[in-house]
Amino acid sequence: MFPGAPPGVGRGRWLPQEPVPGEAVLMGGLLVLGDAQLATPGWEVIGVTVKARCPLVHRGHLPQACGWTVCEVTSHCSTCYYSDLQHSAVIEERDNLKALLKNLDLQHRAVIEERDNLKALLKNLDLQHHAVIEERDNLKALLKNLDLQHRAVIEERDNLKALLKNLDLQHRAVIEERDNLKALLKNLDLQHRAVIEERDNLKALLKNLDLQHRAVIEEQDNLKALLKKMEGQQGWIIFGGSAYYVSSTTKSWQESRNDCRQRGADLIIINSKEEQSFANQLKMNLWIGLTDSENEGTWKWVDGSQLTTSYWGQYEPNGNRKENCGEIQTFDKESSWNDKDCSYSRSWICEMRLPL
Ligand SMILES: [Ca+2]
Ligand SMILES: [Ca+2]
Ligand SMILES: [Ca+2]
Repeated sequence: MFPGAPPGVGRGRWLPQEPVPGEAVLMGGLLVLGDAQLATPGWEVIGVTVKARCPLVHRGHLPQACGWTVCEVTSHCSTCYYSDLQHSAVIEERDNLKALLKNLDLQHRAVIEERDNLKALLKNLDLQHHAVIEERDNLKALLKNLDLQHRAVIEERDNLKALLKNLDLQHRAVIEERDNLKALLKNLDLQHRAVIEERDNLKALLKNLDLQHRAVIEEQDNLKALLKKMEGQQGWIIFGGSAYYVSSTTKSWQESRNDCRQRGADLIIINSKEEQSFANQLKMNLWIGLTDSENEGTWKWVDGSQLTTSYWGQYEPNGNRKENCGEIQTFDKESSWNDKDCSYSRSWICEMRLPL
């Protein structure tokens, strides 16, 4: 390496011995400073000293623009070591080249192998590429088909939506009609129940009326039979709501009453002014159904009822404990009653209430 030279000055080798100062130890013809490339073929630089006396000759071998220094080596500098150095340099270079060749061969094989691998890979990729293209085309066709189906499904969906909407409207209308009918039915049911109830009430009423009707008919028949029976007997008189029997003989008050009872009647009970007049117009002394034998001064009718309206004659009743039975006496006057000794024999009048 020369001081002041650009970096990378090429090949060279120091001599095995200390070079003689002031002598150039360059072998060969031209030394190119600043580059490994030799300017002149057939010359080789193997070493140089910094104090070489090689004169700078000229700058004409290389373009001056490069700015390189070129030295020409004279013959007296070099003869001793040239060949040996040259041989060893050749051997070393050969070995380097062999190693380089071996390395290059390995690289070459590796490159070939890599190339073959890449070829196989490329072939495989090509197959895959074709398969992908085919698949893509199939997918495109499939997509087109799906798109058609999709459009058809959308159209069908829209039709179904419209149908559904229509059905919903109809459904609502039917529900409304049903509800109206339900309300109508409920109302009819209520009316029906009311009618049934009314009918049942009328039935009960009718049944009751029928029973009453039958009872009336039965009573009427009994009455008819009774009247017929009475018509067959002598002495019975019909007046107001009663039948009366006037005796043709005389008996005591108690015997008279017994006779009335045997006839299904009792001594007369005078309930009204009309009945009193009826009794008077018979113009007879007659036992009537009045007595105070149970409690002196307290007159009662034979049915146990208290005397309220009375028709006692003047000064009557006056017999106290001696006269305890009532009779018609002063029949020319409205007030015709008298209290009499019960053991006297008198005619009597019986009364039977008619069931009217
Ligand atoms: Ca009476
Ligand atoms: Ca008395
Ligand atoms: Ca008297």
